[in-house]
Amino acid sequence: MRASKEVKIKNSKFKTQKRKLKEIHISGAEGIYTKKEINSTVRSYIQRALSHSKGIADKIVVTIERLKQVPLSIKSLPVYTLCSSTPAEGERIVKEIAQSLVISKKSAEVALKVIKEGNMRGAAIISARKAERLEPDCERGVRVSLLGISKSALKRLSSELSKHRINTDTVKEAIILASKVASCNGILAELCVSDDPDYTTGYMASRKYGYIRIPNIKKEGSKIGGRAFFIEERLDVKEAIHYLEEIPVIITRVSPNKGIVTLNELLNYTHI
Ligand code: WAQ
Ligand code: MG
Repeated sequence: MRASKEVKIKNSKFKTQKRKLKEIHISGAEGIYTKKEINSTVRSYIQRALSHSKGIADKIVVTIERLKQVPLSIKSLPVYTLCSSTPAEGERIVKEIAQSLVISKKSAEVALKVIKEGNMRGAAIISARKAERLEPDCERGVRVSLLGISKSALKRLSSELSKHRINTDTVKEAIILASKVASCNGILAELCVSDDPDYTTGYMASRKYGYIRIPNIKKEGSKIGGRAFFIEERLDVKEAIHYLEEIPVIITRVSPNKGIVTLNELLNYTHI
């Protein structure tokens, strides 16, 4: 599902021209479901689009397609939560994690900048050393699709997250997406900041360290958010995009939720 809204923008360069319309991304969601689940899922997606904190959508597009191949099974990333109280502290954490994954400072800065500019429907792909933007459409970004979780894994994930009172749809959907992204060949890490004004926890995820939650990565009330994937320099970007957008992947095994840790513990002991 993807929901958007048109807003008027003034074109300051051409004062004589009429006001232009700009499409704002309100909400998106995807999943892999059985035929029986289609009705209730579409209903809940539409409800989400119509009651979103970014505003009421005036266009909702729902696409339903039969899978063309059996989904690949993967394991979800382990979950950690850091203590961080300001956006500046969050950015320092992002840069430190990036550094320990051999992602250049420049690439981390480009990712933070792209996210601050906001309003992409998908994610930016940034080369890990030279900080080049590699997605074919920089306004839209790459949209990760065809991802889901089996019923038994969902139960297990919910109970893991409940241990630390973070069992919400937002967290579950983000973990599912981050786990697919981390399973993509050549992607070293993902940085995410929600674009919902009332959701201020972001994350940095990687195969090496897992799904690291960073509270207060943005100020409450800000509609700015986005995602960026850091990719190894020499990798075939087309192949990565094909995997992210077109290969169905389902989580069937679940890693634990490890609760609150310090950055030091996390970076020094990969398998705590
Ligand atoms: N593929 C690629 N990029 C996406 C996708 C997707 N399927 N869905 C969203 N994005 C991008 C897009 O640019 C959005 O503006 C941005 O990410 C943020 O999306 O553990 O809610 O759905 O507490 O607002 C993190 C949870 C929640 C942290 C993230 O993202 C936690 C969230 P949102
Ligand atoms: Mg959102």
